[in-house]
Amino acid sequence: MSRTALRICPLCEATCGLTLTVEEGRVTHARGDAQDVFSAGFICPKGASFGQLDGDPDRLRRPLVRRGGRLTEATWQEAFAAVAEGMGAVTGAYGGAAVGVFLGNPNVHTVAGGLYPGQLIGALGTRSVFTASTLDQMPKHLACGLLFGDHDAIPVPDLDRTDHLVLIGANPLVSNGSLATAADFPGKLRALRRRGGRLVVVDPHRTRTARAADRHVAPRPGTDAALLFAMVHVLFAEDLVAPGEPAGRLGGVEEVRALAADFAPEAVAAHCGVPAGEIRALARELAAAERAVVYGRLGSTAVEFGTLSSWLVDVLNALTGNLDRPGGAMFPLSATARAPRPARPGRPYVTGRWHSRVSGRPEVKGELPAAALAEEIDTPGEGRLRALVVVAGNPVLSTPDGDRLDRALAGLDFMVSVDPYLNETSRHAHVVLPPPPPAQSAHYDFAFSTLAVRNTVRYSPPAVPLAEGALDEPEILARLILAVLGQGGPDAAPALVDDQAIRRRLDRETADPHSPVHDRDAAALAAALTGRTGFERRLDLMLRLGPYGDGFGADPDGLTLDRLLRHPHGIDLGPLRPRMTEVLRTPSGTVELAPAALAGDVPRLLAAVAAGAEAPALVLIGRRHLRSNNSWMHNVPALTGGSNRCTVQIHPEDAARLGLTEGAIARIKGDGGEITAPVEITDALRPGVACLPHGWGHDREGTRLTAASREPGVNVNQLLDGTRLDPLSGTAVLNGFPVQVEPAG
Ligand SMILES: Nc1nc2c(c(=O)[nH]1)N[C@H]1C(S)=C(S)[C@@H](COP(=O)(O)OP(=O)(O)OC[C@H]3O[C@@H](n4cnc5c(=O)[nH]c(N)nc54)[C@H](O)[C@@H]3O)O[C@H]1N2
Ligand SMILES: Nc1nc2c(c(=O)[nH]1)N[C@H]1C(S)=C(S)[C@@H](COP(=O)(O)OP(=O)(O)OC[C@H]3O[C@@H](n4cnc5c(=O)[nH]c(N)nc54)[C@H](O)[C@@H]3O)O[C@H]1N2
Ligand code: SF4
Ligand SMILES: [Mo]
Repeated sequence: MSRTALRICPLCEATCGLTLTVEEGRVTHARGDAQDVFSAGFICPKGASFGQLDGDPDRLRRPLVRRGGRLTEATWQEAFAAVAEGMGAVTGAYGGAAVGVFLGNPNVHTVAGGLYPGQLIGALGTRSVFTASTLDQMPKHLACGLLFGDHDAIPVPDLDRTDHLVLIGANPLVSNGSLATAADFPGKLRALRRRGGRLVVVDPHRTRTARAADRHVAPRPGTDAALLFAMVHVLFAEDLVAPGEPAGRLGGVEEVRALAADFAPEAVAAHCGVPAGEIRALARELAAAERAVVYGRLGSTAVEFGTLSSWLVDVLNALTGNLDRPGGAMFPLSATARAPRPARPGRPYVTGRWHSRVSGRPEVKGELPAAALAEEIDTPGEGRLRALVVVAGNPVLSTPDGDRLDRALAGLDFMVSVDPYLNETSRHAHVVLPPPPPAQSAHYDFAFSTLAVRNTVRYSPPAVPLAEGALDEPEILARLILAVLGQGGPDAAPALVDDQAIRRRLDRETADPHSPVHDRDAAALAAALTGRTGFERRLDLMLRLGPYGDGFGADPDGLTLDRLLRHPHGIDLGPLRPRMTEVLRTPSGTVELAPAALAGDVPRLLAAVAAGAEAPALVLIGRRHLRSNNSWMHNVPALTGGSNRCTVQIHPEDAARLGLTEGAIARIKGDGGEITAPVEITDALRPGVACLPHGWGHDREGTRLTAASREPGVNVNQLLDGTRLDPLSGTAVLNGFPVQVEPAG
């Protein structure tokens, strides 16, 4: 007997709707859901192999507890008792501050990751919070925090309506988009060109996306900030600044003009490796387009000047009148956002409210740099981390100097991993708590609905009932919170955690004169929530109090969980609309185009521009593969092999200079160590650039990754020692760091 079930894909930011075929509780096939209001049937090879990933025999089905040094299967009760004991010992002796938390990428792809980590951190009372953001998009958060007063107000390219799209360090034809949730990015780029629009790609690699572009500019890695500044310079110099309507709400235009004065295209051309004329053309085309947008991704963030580049992307959007305007860079409005309130001036956006213990790195958005995790554990002294909770992360492979972190984790007093795999990181845990596979989990995109290029709302209940003996991830995290609080006994009621969150929100809302539930009875409202589980009740609450919600009766046609459940393919909420006035939270009430914190980093950039001629001979950049996802999909046979391999790519000129031949093994050396990989010679790279993918290196003892360990690859992050960071955001420089490459042996 087979049936079908709908499930939003959690495997990348595109959030496609899938139609799963289910036979005897197993997913045997996946195809795109043609009726999905957002993705309309689009699917990629990862989504198509959902069944194989979901049914991977290496997935853990029972918790593991370390006994006599070995991880052995245990009951949930035993596992949570072990957590309570292990955490209790550490917090009893050193306090909750001695416990670190690492939150990995899939937290933005799960219901649990959207709802519980804040409460977990609160329960621990720790400031040692590390996430994948400081390996990724933290520069964008920081730039938006400073520009708009809200680090989560990230404008996205209005792909469906733009005439001119400039991609800086992004490869959406492979990644399927990031900080721009758009199912069918390939179709959207084709549509752009079909309606006469232009695609410009700035990337040192002639990627699949670059090959589809009308103009491809290949700068030296790490030099985009100077390139973007030079474009700003041209806009001012050639009188092309035309912010249009929002002019009154743009502060700091003259300061930006002054800052850009030193960045004439001729002054940066050598540093960027791009002719001045080409930079001028980029600026002129951007200014000339009716509706244009600049968008930057990993090649613009995980780099030496990540925050400056992220800022300048939106400076260009603002100066050309494309910020908060159809076809430009716009702010999505998610169904679980707080309903818009009247504008009020905010407080200055600050970072550095505390600092990391060892290197003194400033907190940003409540987080410390992931690159500093190892030293916070292995450096003796007061305040040292003694325990760690890892939720959906594999920092041994994803952060700089994995070998050091590997050793540091082995020395922890206690570690918990919430992870379906026994991998390079979770193998160090004292307790591993495995969530069920995605088909058995409900799905709602809390994160990506705030980044989507069209507003929609969708919810997938579990496609397959929870397997015997499994707990869903919301319950795992709720019980983990209770265990940390010492309330994790056999009678622990995880609903307490949800009830507390619901109550806190309702208390705030009923006291807020602008809330639709002002002055109403919080207990009665809580009792009115629907949902079969704690997290569904929380979702119902957020939807009802959100911008499209029913406000508990204030708008009888408004959104509720019940209504959403009656629309299994989702509800379309329409194209993005201008909403700057609701978004702005800066003290001045304007877009603060020239924040002092960013202006303060410009001298560092000028020094790099001046040193242009002394640039290192070879720098390394990353790459992604269509059938990959960071470190954790190499265990799915359908997704590996072929071109999805861990090779070092290099330009023919460099290969000849260094004596490297196709297929031979090269030794690659960096600050943090050395690795070896087969050589792939390609003129798709700019000379002076080598390229390796991340997430490989599956050859460590004690993992359970049968397929991945057969072709393990090497860990590119071993080339880094954790000291190269974008100083403002604490983000690791994963692109554009110096390496040496030579024949091995
Ligand atoms: N050199 C280099 N390094 C990089 C990058 C790069 O481009 N170059 N990219 C960086 C980026 S952008 C990111 S986001 C990070 C990612 O870094 P991480 O988040 O540390 O790594 P992932 O490989 O995404 O690990 C995800 C973990 O979550 C587990 N997991 C999968 N599904 C679930 C689930 O439903 N629940 C739970 N609890 N766990 C789950 C997986 O088994 C895996 O252990 O890597 C960064 N590292
Ligand atoms: N198939 C697949 N999809 C994924 C992932 C995956 O691992 N595989 N990971 C997901 C995650 S966690 C993320 S964050 C997103 C990332 O999404 P994207 O950022 O779109 O993906 P990347 O492939 O990292 O693209 C970064 C591009 O920047 C270029 N680049 C490197 N250095 C520089 C530079 O200094 N300047 C410029 N201008 N360009 C530079 C690289 O050559 C590369 O083409 O992808 C997500 N989607
Ligand atoms: S593009 Fe992303 S969301 Fe869509 S099917 Fe592929 S992995 Fe899933
Ligand atoms: Mo990422």
